[in-house]
Formats: sequence, structure tokens, C-alpha cells
Amino acid sequence: MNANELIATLDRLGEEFLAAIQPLADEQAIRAAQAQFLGKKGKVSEVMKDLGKLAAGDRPLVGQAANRVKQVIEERTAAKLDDLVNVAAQADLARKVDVTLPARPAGGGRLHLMTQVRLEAVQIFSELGFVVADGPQIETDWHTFEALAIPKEHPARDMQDTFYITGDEILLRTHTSPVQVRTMLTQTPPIRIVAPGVVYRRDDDATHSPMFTQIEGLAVDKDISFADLKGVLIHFVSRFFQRDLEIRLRPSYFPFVEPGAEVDMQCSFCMGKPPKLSTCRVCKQTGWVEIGGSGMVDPEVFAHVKIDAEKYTGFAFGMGLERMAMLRHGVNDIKFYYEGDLRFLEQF
Ligand code: FA5
Repeated sequence: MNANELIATLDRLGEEFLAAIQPLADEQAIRAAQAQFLGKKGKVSEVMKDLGKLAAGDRPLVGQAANRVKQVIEERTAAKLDDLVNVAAQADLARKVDVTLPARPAGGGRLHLMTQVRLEAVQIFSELGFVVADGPQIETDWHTFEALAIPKEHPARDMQDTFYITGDEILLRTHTSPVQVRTMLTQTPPIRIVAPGVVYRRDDDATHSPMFTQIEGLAVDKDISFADLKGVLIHFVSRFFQRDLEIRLRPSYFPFVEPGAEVDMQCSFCMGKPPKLSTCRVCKQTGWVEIGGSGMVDPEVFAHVKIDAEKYTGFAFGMGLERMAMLRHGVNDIKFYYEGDLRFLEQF
């Protein structure tokens, strides 16, 4: 082709492009059309391969014609893409919005089952005059064991397999009982506190979790008796389960109370009367379920916190709240509480 023929071909390609792009209405197709003409192997580039065969004097003219066509193609492509954006914006504007329609309900959060149970337990005890006390989850060996009459090498330490943080002095508290110690160190009787909180042990099965919640109770005053302890526990269990359930204080050993008792409550599933023909999976046919420990504060603990054991007596208890929530809601694996599965959590 000579120079004039090349220029005419380029002009024709320009026209051809304008006709091709005219009906297109989506971005991908528009960009594909542009590539078909201006891409490396596009129609314009193919024609330009003949440029080298022309006399040197003719080349600038053909070059200018090629630039003109390229510019037309680029400008038209950009304008077409702009049109697309405008059309979409117009469609948005044209969409009618009925501002009087009620809003979609916002997916509100809710309290975790364990938080609900903790707040309920605190509410019941506060009605009896107990106030909430708090203590650190990272504790010293002294507050957790020594001051509670559990010295190092004491066999009772084996009952609470401990996570130590540094050496054997700083640890994750294994029970809420160190809050008893902290309270008695800073307050003088009369004392009535409950301390709900998270505790940690190397424990892991369907009813034991390495992290779980206890609620501790402590009352110290003149003439506090074992009968007071029993009265408070009966009241709590009946209120929490919204039924008259019996409790049973079974003699047991905790170094920081004397006498000490395990707290059992009547099984809330079979109401203490296990079925004859099947098995109550909750109490395993015994009619009773253990929920915590309790007892009268040991004078040795009073000595550690400088409270006069001749003048004052006190009771203390500590219950596992997951266990109580499991009994109340029929949950059979403690892991459900901590897996974060909304299908479980949303039921409460
Ligand atoms: C104690 O922790 C004592 N501090 C309770 C106490 C307080 C006794 C005051 C006397 C005076 P125990 O280790 O038995 O006791 O734990 C109390 C309750 O915590 C248990 O009855 C159980 O309900 C719950 N519990 C214990 N270990 C776990 C665990 N790994 N997961 C879930 N709950 C647990």
C-alpha cells in the first residue's frame, strides 16, 4: 500500500470503530472493542506494520493519520465509559425510596448465657445484703493457697491443678476463694460479699473446662453459724431454679473451712426422684448434684488476715456457675458455652 492508501485505511478503521462501539453498553465489551483496534495485535497496529515500507518522506503523514485515529478511539472509549457511569447514577436517582417504610430491625447483641447467669446470681445474693467484691485473675500463690491454709506440698493442692505463670509464685487463680483473703485484709467485720469471676484449672471434659466461672460467698460477723450458711444456700438455689429444691450439705474437706461441706442440690431434672425404668443422665440415679463447696471459715485463715477468731465467726461457699446453668437449661456439654456458636447462644 502507498501512503494515501494507508491513510484511507486508517480513516476507515476509525469509522469502523465508531460504528462498532456505538451499540455497546457494558464496560467489558467497550474495553474489548478498544483492544481489538488499538491492542498490540489490533487492526491499527497491523496496518502500521506497512509503515516501514514507505518512502521516508511519506512516513510522517501516515504517522499523523495513525495518531489521529488512535486519539479518536481513545476519546470515544473514555466518553462511552463515562456514559455508563452516568446511566448507573441516573438509575440510582430514579429509584424511588419510600422513607416512610419501617426500618429493618437491627440485629441487636445480647448477653452471653454465662453473663446472664452471673448477673442473676449476684442479684439474688444482693437481695440478702451481699455486696460484690472483685479480685485479680492473675494471683499470687499466697492469696490463692498459703493464706487459705494450703501450704506448698499440701495434698489439697492436687485437687486444683494449677496454671503457673512465673515460677511457682504467680499463677492463674484456681478458685475465687482468694477474694475472701483480699476482702478480709482490707475490710473489718461485718463482711458480706459475693465474688463472681473466672477461674482456671488444668481440667477438660464434658463437665469440666480449663476456664470456668465460680461465685464465692463470704459472711463474717459475730454469731454467724452453720445454719446461716444453709439458709442462704437454700434460698439461693430455690430462687435460681425458681422451684423449691432441697440442698444437702455433705461433710467434706477444704483446708480453709472447718467444718467443711460439699453442697449438693436436689436434681433439677428428676426432682430427686430418679425414674425407675430409665436413667437420669444428670444425677446418675442419685437424686443429687454437686454444685460447690462450703463451710465455716477456719481460724487459721482468720489468723492470716488478722481477724480475731475469738470474736468473729464466718461462713464461706464457692459454686460453679457453668454447672448450675447446665442444670437449669439442660446443657450437657460445658464446651457449648465457650465455642461462640450463635445457634447455641441465641437460645438464651
Ligand atoms: C472450690 O473451688 C472451693 N474454693 C469452694 C469453696 C469455697 C469451699 C469456700 C469452701 C468454702 P471445688 O474445687 O470443689 O471447690 O470447686 C467448686 C465448684 O466449681 C465445683 O463444685 C464445680 O461446680 C465447679 N468446678 C470445679 N472445677 C470445674 C471445672 N473444671 N469446670 C467447671 N466447673 C468446675
